[in-house]
Amino acid sequence: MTTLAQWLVAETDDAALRSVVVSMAAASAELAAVLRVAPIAGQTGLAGHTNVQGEAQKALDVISNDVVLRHLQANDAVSVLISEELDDAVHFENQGAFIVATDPLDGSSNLDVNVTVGTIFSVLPSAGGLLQKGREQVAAGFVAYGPATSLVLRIAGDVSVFTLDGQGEWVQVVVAAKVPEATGEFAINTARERFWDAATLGYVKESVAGETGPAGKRYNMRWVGSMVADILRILMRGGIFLYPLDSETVSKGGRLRLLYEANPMAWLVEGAGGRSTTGQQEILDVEPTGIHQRVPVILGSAEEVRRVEAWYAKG
Ligand code: FDP
Repeated sequence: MTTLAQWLVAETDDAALRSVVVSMAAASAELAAVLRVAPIAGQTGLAGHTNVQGEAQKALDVISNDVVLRHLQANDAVSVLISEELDDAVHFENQGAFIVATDPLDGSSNLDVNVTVGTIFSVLPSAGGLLQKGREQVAAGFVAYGPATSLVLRIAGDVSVFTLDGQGEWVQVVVAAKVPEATGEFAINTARERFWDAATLGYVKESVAGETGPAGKRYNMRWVGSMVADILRILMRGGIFLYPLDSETVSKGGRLRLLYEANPMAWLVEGAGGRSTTGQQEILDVEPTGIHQRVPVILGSAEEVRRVEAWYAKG
């Protein structure tokens, strides 16, 4: 049995970096306990105000942000926190070597129906400033609060998965996650079809045609609507996830956020042998222009992502 602490020591010599991951894991373990009884505490409703993205904010969004903030503020290795829930970056007093960008509670529209939600985070070197490409990440991970609480992590090497046990210990359950090259599952919000571009329409039409179409094989669709759950499934058994640019999201640049959703997920999926793109370029090469910037996101099994890229290349 390998614990998170043992894995971290084997993964990096940098004690400060290890401590940042430990802080995020501790914050997530605390959140897992809060989420487990949240319906009893009446915490799954609206908090009555909107967050920086103009979305209705749930009480648990606020709580999650506060928990992550408290854990990171107590860690001298962290200089700055970028959070989906905060308009501005929070600069801590110390000169820590790392910036953390986080979505403290992703998939929160699923909270009141007890469907998996999660915490996503990206760790960047402080020296690079707030706006760094995803390629500069030194660690990334997410926690999925589902039937089990799963922590997915990548530092230098393979993508590892841990489960939180009853004693509060993170136990390794997957040593090196591998996204299979080929897949028969796609994940996209098909209710948005009327807004899609030609590439997305072409790709999905081809997939739905199954063995009778040019793809020559049958597909199934899976869409939890909670990015952490959809990406965890892809890391475990393959698939493709698409939140492409469409006519409704074009003015905003996309739906999902670059720094704390697209970048960490792309880095994890690529670390597990998958592929990612905006349709125009690799997600990890996107030059950020703002901390809450949005981007189109297409990632998962390499063969399938290449099929989408081929559609975009047609222009
Ligand atoms: P949510 O708004 O519930 O936090 O991060 C945004 C996100 O969820 C993702 O987790 C999810 O993949 C996506 O939005 C769902 O979008 P739709 O509302 O279009 O289904």
